Amino acid sequence: MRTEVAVIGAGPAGLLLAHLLARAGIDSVVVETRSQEYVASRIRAGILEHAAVELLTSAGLGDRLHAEGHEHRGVYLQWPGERHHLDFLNLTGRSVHVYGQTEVQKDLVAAHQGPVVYEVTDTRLHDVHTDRPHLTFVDRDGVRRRLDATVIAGCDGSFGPSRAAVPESARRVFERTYPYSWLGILADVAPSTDELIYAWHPDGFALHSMRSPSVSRLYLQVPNGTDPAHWSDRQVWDELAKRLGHGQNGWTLTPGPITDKSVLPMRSFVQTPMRHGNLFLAGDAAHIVPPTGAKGLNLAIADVALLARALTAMLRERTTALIDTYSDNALRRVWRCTHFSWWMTTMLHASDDPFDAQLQLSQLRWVTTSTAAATGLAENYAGLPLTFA
Ligand code: RFL
Ligand code: PHB
Repeated sequence: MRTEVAVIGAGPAGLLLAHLLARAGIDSVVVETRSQEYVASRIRAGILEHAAVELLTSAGLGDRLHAEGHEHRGVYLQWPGERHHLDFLNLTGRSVHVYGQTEVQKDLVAAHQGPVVYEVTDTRLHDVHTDRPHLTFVDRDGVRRRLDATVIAGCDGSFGPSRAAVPESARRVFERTYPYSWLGILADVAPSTDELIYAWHPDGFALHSMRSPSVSRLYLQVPNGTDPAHWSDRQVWDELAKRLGHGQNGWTLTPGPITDKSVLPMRSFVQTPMRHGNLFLAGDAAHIVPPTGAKGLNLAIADVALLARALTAMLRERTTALIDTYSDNALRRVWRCTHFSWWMTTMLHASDDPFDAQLQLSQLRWVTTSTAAATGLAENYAGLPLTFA
Protein backbone atom coordinates (compact mmCIF):
# COMPACT_ATOMS: atom_id res chain seq x y z
CA MET A 1 0.00 0.00 0.00
CA ARG A 2 1.13 3.54 -0.72
CA THR A 3 -0.40 6.86 0.29
CA GLU A 4 0.63 10.49 0.71
CA VAL A 5 0.00 10.72 4.46
CA ALA A 6 -0.01 7.66 6.74
CA VAL A 7 -1.97 8.60 9.85
CA ILE A 8 -1.53 6.57 13.04
CA GLY A 9 -4.60 6.79 15.28
CA ALA A 10 -8.30 7.39 14.50
CA GLY A 11 -9.01 9.60 17.52
CA PRO A 12 -10.09 13.21 16.96
CA ALA A 13 -6.60 14.30 15.84
CA GLY A 14 -6.08 11.51 13.31
CA LEU A 15 -9.58 11.48 11.79
CA LEU A 16 -9.81 15.28 11.60
CA LEU A 17 -6.41 15.43 9.89
CA ALA A 18 -7.48 12.78 7.34
CA HIS A 19 -10.73 14.67 6.76
CA LEU A 20 -9.04 18.07 6.25
CA LEU A 21 -6.46 16.51 3.92
CA ALA A 22 -9.19 14.80 1.88
CA ARG A 23 -10.91 18.18 1.46
CA ALA A 24 -7.63 19.48 0.01
CA GLY A 25 -7.42 16.48 -2.34
CA ILE A 26 -4.65 14.71 -0.40
CA ASP A 27 -4.78 10.94 0.11
CA SER A 28 -4.27 9.36 3.49
CA VAL A 29 -4.66 5.98 5.16
CA VAL A 30 -5.51 5.89 8.87
CA VAL A 31 -4.55 2.88 11.02
CA GLU A 32 -6.13 2.35 14.44
CA THR A 33 -5.67 -0.34 17.11
CA ARG A 34 -9.22 -0.21 18.45
CA SER A 35 -12.55 -0.99 16.77
CA GLN A 36 -14.65 1.80 15.28
CA GLU A 37 -17.35 1.20 17.94
CA TYR A 38 -14.84 1.47 20.79
CA VAL A 39 -13.32 4.69 19.47
CA ALA A 40 -16.76 6.26 19.01
CA SER A 41 -17.97 5.43 22.51
CA ARG A 42 -14.99 6.54 24.67
CA ILE A 43 -16.16 9.14 27.19
CA ARG A 44 -13.72 12.02 27.28
CA ALA A 45 -13.75 15.78 26.84
CA GLY A 46 -16.90 17.91 26.72
CA ILE A 47 -15.99 21.50 25.88
CA LEU A 48 -15.12 22.98 22.49
CA GLU A 49 -13.48 26.38 22.47
CA HIS A 50 -14.46 29.11 20.04
CA ALA A 51 -11.77 28.40 17.43
CA ALA A 52 -12.45 24.65 17.48
CA VAL A 53 -16.15 25.31 16.76
CA GLU A 54 -15.16 27.63 13.90
CA LEU A 55 -12.77 25.08 12.45
CA LEU A 56 -15.19 22.14 12.65
CA THR A 57 -17.91 24.31 11.11
CA SER A 58 -15.71 25.43 8.23
CA ALA A 59 -14.69 21.80 7.65
CA GLY A 60 -18.34 20.81 7.13
CA LEU A 61 -18.61 19.15 10.55
CA GLY A 62 -20.86 21.72 12.23
CA ASP A 63 -24.43 20.55 11.52
CA ARG A 64 -25.04 18.39 14.60
CA LEU A 65 -22.70 20.52 16.71
CA HIS A 66 -24.88 23.59 16.12
CA ALA A 67 -28.17 21.67 16.38
CA GLU A 68 -27.37 19.58 19.47
CA GLY A 69 -24.42 21.34 21.13
CA HIS A 70 -25.04 24.12 23.62
CA GLU A 71 -23.32 27.47 23.53
CA HIS A 72 -22.12 28.62 26.98
CA ARG A 73 -21.15 32.21 27.50
CA GLY A 74 -19.04 31.51 30.60
CA VAL A 75 -18.52 29.41 33.73
CA TYR A 76 -19.09 29.72 37.47
CA LEU A 77 -16.16 29.78 39.86
CA GLN A 78 -16.93 29.14 43.49
CA TRP A 79 -15.61 28.46 46.96
CA PRO A 80 -17.63 27.86 50.15
CA GLY A 81 -20.28 30.56 50.49
CA GLU A 82 -19.55 32.32 47.17
CA ARG A 83 -20.35 31.65 43.53
CA HIS A 84 -19.33 34.04 40.74
CA HIS A 85 -20.15 33.95 37.04
CA LEU A 86 -17.39 34.78 34.54
CA ASP A 87 -18.95 35.97 31.29
CA PHE A 88 -16.46 35.06 28.52
CA LEU A 89 -18.65 36.57 25.80
CA ASN A 90 -18.74 39.98 27.51
CA LEU A 91 -15.05 39.79 28.43
CA THR A 92 -13.59 38.54 25.14
CA GLY A 93 -16.36 38.32 22.54
CA ARG A 94 -15.90 34.53 22.45
CA SER A 95 -17.93 31.67 23.90
CA VAL A 96 -17.53 27.86 24.19
CA HIS A 97 -19.76 24.95 23.19
CA VAL A 98 -20.73 21.94 25.27
CA TYR A 99 -20.46 19.09 22.76
CA GLY A 100 -18.92 15.79 23.81
CA GLN A 101 -15.81 14.31 22.23
CA THR A 102 -17.90 11.18 21.53
CA GLU A 103 -20.15 13.32 19.33
CA VAL A 104 -17.19 14.95 17.53
CA GLN A 105 -15.85 11.45 16.93
CA LYS A 106 -19.17 10.21 15.51
CA ASP A 107 -19.36 13.25 13.17
CA LEU A 108 -15.82 12.55 11.96
CA VAL A 109 -16.52 8.86 11.34
CA ALA A 110 -19.67 9.80 9.37
CA ALA A 111 -17.91 12.52 7.32
CA HIS A 112 -14.58 10.90 6.48
CA GLN A 113 -14.77 8.84 3.30
CA GLY A 114 -11.13 7.73 3.07
CA PRO A 115 -9.63 4.41 4.22
CA VAL A 116 -9.43 3.72 7.96
CA VAL A 117 -7.99 0.34 8.97
CA TYR A 118 -9.37 -0.54 12.41
CA GLU A 119 -8.16 -3.23 14.84
CA VAL A 120 -4.53 -3.32 13.73
CA THR A 121 -1.80 -4.58 16.05
CA ASP A 122 1.96 -4.11 16.29
CA THR A 123 2.12 -0.74 14.48
CA ARG A 124 5.77 0.10 13.79
CA LEU A 125 7.32 3.21 12.25
CA HIS A 126 10.35 2.83 9.94
CA ASP A 127 12.88 5.22 8.39
CA VAL A 128 10.96 8.32 9.50
CA HIS A 129 14.02 10.54 9.11
CA THR A 130 14.44 9.55 5.42
CA ASP A 131 12.34 10.31 2.35
CA ARG A 132 11.00 6.73 2.39
CA PRO A 133 9.12 6.56 5.68
CA HIS A 134 6.76 3.64 6.13
CA LEU A 135 4.61 1.80 8.63
CA THR A 136 4.13 -1.87 9.22
CA PHE A 137 1.22 -3.37 11.15
CA VAL A 138 -0.71 -6.59 11.46
CA ASP A 139 -4.31 -6.36 10.22
CA ARG A 140 -7.26 -8.03 11.92
CA ASP A 141 -6.81 -11.15 9.77
CA GLY A 142 -3.32 -11.55 11.18
CA VAL A 143 -1.56 -10.43 7.96
CA ARG A 144 1.45 -8.11 8.29
CA ARG A 145 1.07 -5.10 6.00
CA ARG A 146 3.40 -2.36 4.85
CA LEU A 147 2.20 1.19 4.20
CA ASP A 148 4.59 3.55 2.37
CA ALA A 149 3.96 7.29 2.57
CA THR A 150 5.46 10.69 1.85
CA VAL A 151 4.95 11.62 5.51
CA ILE A 152 3.70 9.95 8.68
CA ALA A 153 1.36 11.75 11.09
CA GLY A 154 1.64 10.41 14.64
CA CYS A 155 -1.86 10.99 16.08
CA ASP A 156 -1.77 7.94 18.35
CA GLY A 157 -2.37 9.54 21.73
CA SER A 158 -0.34 9.14 24.89
CA PHE A 159 0.24 5.38 24.60
CA GLY A 160 1.05 5.07 20.88
CA PRO A 161 4.44 4.30 19.31
CA SER A 162 4.96 7.61 17.42
CA ARG A 163 6.56 9.75 20.08
CA ALA A 164 9.09 7.03 20.89
CA ALA A 165 10.00 6.81 17.18
CA VAL A 166 11.88 10.09 17.68
CA PRO A 167 15.35 9.05 18.89
CA GLU A 168 16.12 10.01 22.48
CA SER A 169 18.98 12.21 21.34
CA ALA A 170 16.57 14.23 19.17
CA ARG A 171 13.75 14.79 21.68
CA ARG A 172 13.15 16.59 24.93
CA VAL A 173 10.46 15.74 27.41
CA PHE A 174 8.90 18.15 29.93
CA GLU A 175 6.67 16.64 32.56
CA ARG A 176 4.70 17.41 35.73
CA THR A 177 2.62 14.98 37.78
CA TYR A 178 -0.03 15.98 40.32
CA PRO A 179 -0.78 14.37 43.70
CA TYR A 180 -4.48 13.85 42.87
CA SER A 181 -6.82 12.38 40.24
CA TRP A 182 -10.44 12.94 39.17
CA LEU A 183 -13.31 10.57 39.83
CA GLY A 184 -15.69 11.25 36.91
CA ILE A 185 -19.32 10.21 36.66
CA LEU A 186 -21.86 10.34 33.89
CA ALA A 187 -25.46 10.46 35.16
CA ASP A 188 -28.89 10.28 33.55
CA VAL A 189 -30.16 13.44 35.19
CA ALA A 190 -30.76 17.00 34.00
CA PRO A 191 -27.84 19.27 34.94
CA SER A 192 -28.48 21.29 38.12
CA THR A 193 -26.81 24.32 36.52
CA ASP A 194 -27.05 26.27 33.26
CA GLU A 195 -23.25 26.60 32.91
CA LEU A 196 -20.25 24.65 34.30
CA ILE A 197 -19.37 25.11 37.98
CA TYR A 198 -15.70 24.88 39.01
CA ALA A 199 -15.66 24.57 42.81
CA TRP A 200 -12.77 25.03 45.21
CA HIS A 201 -13.43 23.25 48.51
CA PRO A 202 -11.10 22.44 51.46
CA ASP A 203 -12.00 18.74 51.01
CA GLY A 204 -11.16 18.82 47.31
CA PHE A 205 -12.12 20.26 43.93
CA ALA A 206 -15.47 19.46 42.27
CA LEU A 207 -16.76 20.20 38.77
CA HIS A 208 -20.32 20.15 37.52
CA SER A 209 -20.35 19.72 33.74
CA MET A 210 -22.90 18.25 31.37
CA ARG A 211 -23.41 16.54 28.03
CA SER A 212 -27.05 17.35 27.17
CA PRO A 213 -30.27 18.60 28.81
CA SER A 214 -30.73 15.11 30.29
CA VAL A 215 -27.14 13.95 30.93
CA SER A 216 -24.79 15.39 33.56
CA ARG A 217 -21.02 14.89 33.87
CA LEU A 218 -19.45 15.59 37.27
CA TYR A 219 -16.00 15.19 38.77
CA LEU A 220 -14.46 14.98 42.26
CA GLN A 221 -10.80 15.41 43.24
CA VAL A 222 -9.66 12.08 44.75
CA PRO A 223 -6.26 10.73 45.87
CA ASN A 224 -4.08 9.03 43.24
CA GLY A 225 -4.66 5.30 43.12
CA THR A 226 -8.38 5.59 44.00
CA ASP A 227 -10.45 2.59 42.89
CA PRO A 228 -13.81 3.89 41.56
CA ALA A 229 -15.48 0.70 42.84
CA HIS A 230 -14.75 1.92 46.39
CA TRP A 231 -17.08 4.87 45.91
CA SER A 232 -20.79 4.00 46.14
CA ASP A 233 -23.19 6.11 44.08
CA ARG A 234 -24.59 7.54 47.31
CA GLN A 235 -21.11 8.59 48.53
CA VAL A 236 -20.35 10.26 45.19
CA TRP A 237 -23.56 12.33 45.26
CA ASP A 238 -23.11 13.25 48.94
CA GLU A 239 -19.55 14.43 48.33
CA LEU A 240 -20.58 16.38 45.21
CA ALA A 241 -23.43 18.02 47.15
CA LYS A 242 -21.06 19.10 49.90
CA ARG A 243 -18.30 20.44 47.65
CA LEU A 244 -20.68 22.10 45.15
CA GLY A 245 -22.62 23.86 47.93
CA HIS A 246 -26.01 22.10 47.87
CA GLY A 247 -28.46 24.14 49.93
CA GLN A 248 -26.45 27.38 49.79
CA ASN A 249 -28.22 30.48 48.48
CA GLY A 250 -31.15 28.34 47.34
CA TRP A 251 -29.10 26.12 44.96
CA THR A 252 -29.70 22.38 44.96
CA LEU A 253 -27.91 19.47 43.29
CA THR A 254 -30.29 16.84 41.90
CA PRO A 255 -28.79 13.33 41.95
CA GLY A 256 -29.70 10.64 39.41
CA PRO A 257 -28.69 7.20 38.11
CA ILE A 258 -24.92 6.96 37.49
CA THR A 259 -24.15 5.24 34.16
CA ASP A 260 -20.35 5.45 34.24
CA LYS A 261 -17.75 5.92 36.97
CA SER A 262 -14.01 6.14 36.28
CA VAL A 263 -10.80 7.65 37.64
CA LEU A 264 -8.59 9.91 35.48
CA PRO A 265 -4.97 10.55 36.38
CA MET A 266 -3.67 14.11 35.90
CA ARG A 267 -0.49 14.92 34.07
CA SER A 268 1.25 17.70 32.14
CA PHE A 269 3.57 16.41 29.42
CA VAL A 270 5.20 17.99 26.35
CA GLN A 271 7.61 16.31 23.94
CA THR A 272 9.57 18.62 21.66
CA PRO A 273 10.03 19.02 18.75
CA MET A 274 6.77 17.89 17.16
CA ARG A 275 8.62 16.88 13.98
CA HIS A 276 11.38 14.40 13.27
CA GLY A 277 12.24 14.16 9.56
CA ASN A 278 9.02 13.08 7.88
CA LEU A 279 7.21 12.20 11.11
CA PHE A 280 4.86 14.85 12.53
CA LEU A 281 3.26 14.52 15.97
CA ALA A 282 -0.17 15.99 16.76
CA GLY A 283 -2.54 15.91 19.75
CA ASP A 284 -1.94 13.73 22.81
CA ALA A 285 0.93 11.99 21.00
CA ALA A 286 2.97 15.16 21.63
CA HIS A 287 1.38 16.67 24.75
CA ILE A 288 -0.99 15.97 27.61
CA VAL A 289 -2.69 18.52 29.86
CA PRO A 290 -4.66 17.95 33.05
CA PRO A 291 -8.39 18.33 32.23
CA THR A 292 -9.05 21.37 34.49
CA GLY A 293 -8.74 23.89 31.63
CA ALA A 294 -10.71 21.71 29.14
CA LYS A 295 -7.87 22.00 26.65
CA GLY A 296 -6.86 18.43 25.59
CA LEU A 297 -9.27 17.99 22.69
CA ASN A 298 -9.03 21.65 21.67
CA LEU A 299 -5.24 21.47 21.41
CA ALA A 300 -5.47 18.33 19.29
CA ILE A 301 -7.84 20.16 16.92
CA ALA A 302 -5.57 23.23 16.77
CA ASP A 303 -2.46 21.10 16.00
CA VAL A 304 -4.24 19.36 13.19
CA ALA A 305 -5.58 22.59 11.68
CA LEU A 306 -1.98 23.83 11.48
CA LEU A 307 -0.60 20.51 10.23
CA ALA A 308 -3.25 20.08 7.52
CA ARG A 309 -2.50 23.56 6.15
CA ALA A 310 1.26 22.95 6.27
CA LEU A 311 1.01 19.52 4.58
CA THR A 312 -1.28 20.95 1.89
CA ALA A 313 1.27 23.68 1.14
CA MET A 314 4.07 21.10 1.07
CA LEU A 315 2.35 18.42 -1.02
CA ARG A 316 0.28 20.60 -3.39
CA GLU A 317 2.02 23.96 -3.64
CA ARG A 318 5.55 22.58 -3.08
CA THR A 319 6.27 25.26 -0.48
CA THR A 320 7.91 24.21 2.77
CA ALA A 321 7.77 27.38 4.91
CA LEU A 322 4.70 26.22 6.85
CA ILE A 323 5.85 22.65 7.38
CA ASP A 324 9.28 23.85 8.51
CA THR A 325 7.66 26.04 11.18
CA TYR A 326 4.90 23.57 12.17
CA SER A 327 6.58 22.39 15.36
CA ASP A 328 7.55 25.86 16.62
CA ASN A 329 4.15 27.32 15.78
CA ALA A 330 2.18 24.46 17.34
CA LEU A 331 4.34 24.53 20.47
CA ARG A 332 3.56 28.20 21.14
CA ARG A 333 -0.11 27.30 21.64
CA VAL A 334 0.81 24.04 23.41
CA TRP A 335 2.85 25.91 26.04
CA ARG A 336 0.14 28.58 26.48
CA CYS A 337 -2.43 25.82 27.12
CA THR A 338 0.01 23.83 29.27
CA HIS A 339 0.47 26.88 31.47
CA PHE A 340 -3.26 27.64 31.60
CA SER A 341 -4.17 24.03 32.50
CA TRP A 342 -1.46 23.91 35.19
CA TRP A 343 -2.65 27.27 36.58
CA MET A 344 -6.34 26.27 36.72
CA THR A 345 -5.35 22.93 38.27
CA THR A 346 -3.14 24.40 40.98
CA MET A 347 -5.64 27.19 41.74
CA LEU A 348 -8.56 24.82 42.28
CA HIS A 349 -7.27 21.59 43.87
CA ALA A 350 -7.02 21.27 47.62
CA SER A 351 -3.65 20.45 49.15
CA ASP A 352 -2.60 19.85 52.77
CA ASP A 353 -0.75 23.15 52.93
CA PRO A 354 -2.75 26.02 54.55
CA PHE A 355 -0.45 28.58 52.87
CA ASP A 356 -1.42 27.17 49.45
CA ALA A 357 -5.10 27.36 50.37
CA GLN A 358 -4.84 31.07 51.17
CA LEU A 359 -3.02 31.76 47.89
CA GLN A 360 -5.71 29.84 46.00
CA LEU A 361 -8.52 31.78 47.63
CA SER A 362 -6.71 35.03 46.96
CA GLN A 363 -6.38 34.14 43.26
CA LEU A 364 -10.04 33.13 43.07
CA ARG A 365 -11.12 36.44 44.62
CA TRP A 366 -8.85 38.24 42.16
CA VAL A 367 -10.15 36.53 38.99
CA THR A 368 -13.75 37.06 40.09
CA THR A 369 -13.41 40.75 41.03
CA SER A 370 -10.77 42.21 38.69
CA THR A 371 -11.88 42.64 35.07
CA ALA A 372 -8.24 42.39 33.97
CA ALA A 373 -7.74 39.05 35.74
CA ALA A 374 -11.14 37.71 34.63
CA THR A 375 -10.34 38.64 31.03
CA GLY A 376 -7.07 36.69 31.21
CA LEU A 377 -8.87 33.57 32.36
CA ALA A 378 -11.67 34.07 29.81
CA GLU A 379 -9.24 34.61 26.93
CA ASN A 380 -7.47 31.34 27.67
CA TYR A 381 -10.62 29.32 28.43
CA ALA A 382 -12.67 30.48 25.42
CA GLY A 383 -9.45 29.92 23.52
CA LEU A 384 -6.95 31.76 21.41
CA PRO A 385 -7.64 32.35 17.73
CA LEU A 386 -6.32 29.66 15.37
CA THR A 387 -3.95 32.28 14.01
CA PHE A 388 -2.20 32.34 17.44
CA ALA A 389 1.10 30.76 16.58
P1 RFL B 1 -6.65 10.02 21.34
O1 RFL B 1 -8.07 10.44 21.44
O2 RFL B 1 -6.06 9.30 22.47
O3 RFL B 1 -6.54 9.14 20.02
C1 RFL B 1 -5.38 8.41 19.72
C2 RFL B 1 -5.80 7.20 18.93
O4 RFL B 1 -4.64 6.45 18.57
C3 RFL B 1 -4.92 5.06 18.74
N1 RFL B 1 -3.66 4.32 18.88
C4 RFL B 1 -3.10 3.62 17.86
N2 RFL B 1 -3.47 3.43 16.59
C5 RFL B 1 -2.67 2.63 15.82
N3 RFL B 1 -1.55 2.02 16.28
C6 RFL B 1 -1.16 2.19 17.57
N4 RFL B 1 -0.07 1.55 18.03
C7 RFL B 1 -1.93 3.02 18.42
N5 RFL B 1 -1.84 3.40 19.72
C8 RFL B 1 -2.89 4.19 19.97
C9 RFL B 1 -5.79 5.05 19.99
O5 RFL B 1 -6.54 3.84 20.10
C10 RFL B 1 -6.66 6.26 19.77
O6 RFL B 1 -7.85 5.95 19.06
O7 RFL B 1 -5.71 11.27 21.02
P2 RFL B 1 -5.97 12.59 20.13
O8 RFL B 1 -6.64 12.22 18.82
O9 RFL B 1 -4.71 13.32 20.11
O10 RFL B 1 -7.08 13.41 20.91
C11 RFL B 1 -6.78 13.97 22.16
C12 RFL B 1 -7.97 13.91 23.09
O11 RFL B 1 -8.61 12.64 23.01
C13 RFL B 1 -7.56 14.17 24.53
O12 RFL B 1 -6.71 15.31 24.62
C14 RFL B 1 -8.70 14.42 25.49
O13 RFL B 1 -9.71 13.44 25.41
C15 RFL B 1 -8.11 14.45 26.89
N6 RFL B 1 -9.14 14.21 27.89
C16 RFL B 1 -9.92 15.23 28.24
N7 RFL B 1 -9.67 16.46 27.72
C17 RFL B 1 -10.43 17.48 28.06
O14 RFL B 1 -10.21 18.58 27.56
N8 RFL B 1 -11.48 17.31 28.95
C18 RFL B 1 -11.78 16.09 29.49
O15 RFL B 1 -12.73 15.95 30.24
C19 RFL B 1 -10.99 15.00 29.14
N9 RFL B 1 -11.24 13.77 29.65
C20 RFL B 1 -9.33 12.93 28.44
C21 RFL B 1 -10.43 12.73 29.31
C22 RFL B 1 -8.49 11.86 28.13
C23 RFL B 1 -8.69 10.60 28.67
N10 RFL B 1 -7.73 9.58 28.39
C24 RFL B 1 -6.85 9.71 27.27
C25 RFL B 1 -7.29 8.64 29.32
C26 RFL B 1 -10.67 11.48 29.82
C27 RFL B 1 -9.82 10.39 29.52
C28 RFL B 1 -10.16 9.05 30.10
C1 PHB C 1 -16.24 17.62 30.78
O1 PHB C 1 -17.40 17.98 30.53
O2 PHB C 1 -15.90 16.43 30.70
C2 PHB C 1 -15.23 18.61 31.22
C3 PHB C 1 -15.55 19.95 31.18
C4 PHB C 1 -14.63 20.88 31.61
C5 PHB C 1 -13.39 20.47 32.05
C6 PHB C 1 -13.07 19.14 32.07
C7 PHB C 1 -13.99 18.20 31.66
O3 PHB C 1 -12.50 21.40 32.49
